[in-house]
Amino acid sequence: VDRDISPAVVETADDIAAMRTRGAATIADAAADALAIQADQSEADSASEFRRQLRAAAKTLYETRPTAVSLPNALRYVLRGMEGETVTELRTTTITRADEFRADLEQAQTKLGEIGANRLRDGDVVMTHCHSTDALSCIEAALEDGKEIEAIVKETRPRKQGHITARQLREWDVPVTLVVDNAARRYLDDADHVLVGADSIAADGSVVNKIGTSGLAVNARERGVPVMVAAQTIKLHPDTMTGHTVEIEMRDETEVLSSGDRTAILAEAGADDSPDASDDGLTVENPAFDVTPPRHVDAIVTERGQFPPESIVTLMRELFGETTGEPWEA
Ligand code: RUB
Repeated sequence: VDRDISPAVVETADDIAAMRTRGAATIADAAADALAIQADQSEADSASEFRRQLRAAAKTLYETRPTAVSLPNALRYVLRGMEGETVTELRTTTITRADEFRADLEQAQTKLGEIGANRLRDGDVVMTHCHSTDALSCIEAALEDGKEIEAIVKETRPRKQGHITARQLREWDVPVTLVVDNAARRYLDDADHVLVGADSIAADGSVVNKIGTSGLAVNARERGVPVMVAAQTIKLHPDTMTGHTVEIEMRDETEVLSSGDRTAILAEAGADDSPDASDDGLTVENPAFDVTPPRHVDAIVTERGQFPPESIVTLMRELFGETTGEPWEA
C-alpha cells in the first residue's frame, strides 16, 4: 500500500469492491469524490509528486471492479483536468474538475430521466431488473409529469438489488409487485416495458448489465414487450471502438452458496469435503453481469437523446474521438 494514498481513497475503494457503494453511476460519483479528497489532503511537496499520488489513487480505485466503465471514465475525466505548474494549482484544478464531473453526472441523469419518461404513458407497468439510478430517473420524471406508473420488480439474485428498487419506488408511492427472477417471463404479460440500466455499452450497441438482463430481454422480445435501457453517456465504453471486449466480473461463490450450505450438500452426498480436498467436484460460478445483444434492445436512452442501439457508435465517436492510453498508466 502506498502511504501517500489518502485513507479516504482506500475506504472508497474497499466500499466499491465490497458493494457497499454500488451501481455504475454511484461508483463513478464516489470515485471522483475520492480523487478530490486525495487532491485536498495530499502533502506532496512537488508538482510531479502530486501527479504521482493522484495517479496512484486512481489506480487503486480502478482496480476495484472491472465491468462498469463509468469508473475509468470518471477517473480519466478528473485526471485530464489536473492542470498547473504548482501543487496549489494542481490541487485546485483537480478539485474543480471532480466537482464539475459530479454535477454533470447528476444533471445528465435528470435530463436522461426527462427523455426516458416520454416513452412511458399514464398507467404503464414497468418491469425492472437490479437497481439502476438512471432507470429510476425515468420513472421519477414520469411521476413528476403526473403519470401513474406501476412496477414489477425482479428480486435479482444473488444480491437482491430488487429490494433497493422496491424501497425507492414505494417511497415514491409506486405500486410494486416483487417477483423472483424465475417468475419474470410469466409476469411479462402484465408489463408494458422492460426498463433497465447499464454498466457498459459497447460500440456495437451491446448492453452490459446485471446478470439476467439478457435472458429478460430475450423473453421480452418474444412477448413483444419493448426493452428500454437508461444509460448516461458515461456508460459508453470507449475501448470497444477498437475491438476490446468488456470484462465481466466474477464474484465470490459465497454470494451464491454459503460455506455452511456447501458443507451440507457435500456431507449429504457422502463426498469428501475435508478442507484439503482441493477439488470436491462442486463448482459455483457467479458472474455479476451479462451481455445483451443490440437486437434485443429497443432503445438506449441517454442525456443526449434516445438511440437505437445500432447507432450508439456515432455518439461514441463524437464524445470520445481518438482514444488514448489511461492517464494512471502514464
Ligand atoms: C448494478 C447494475 C445497474 C447498473 C446501472 O450492479 O447492474 O443496473 O450499474 O446502475 P451492481 P445506475 O449492483 O453489481 O453494482 O443506473 O445506478 O448507474
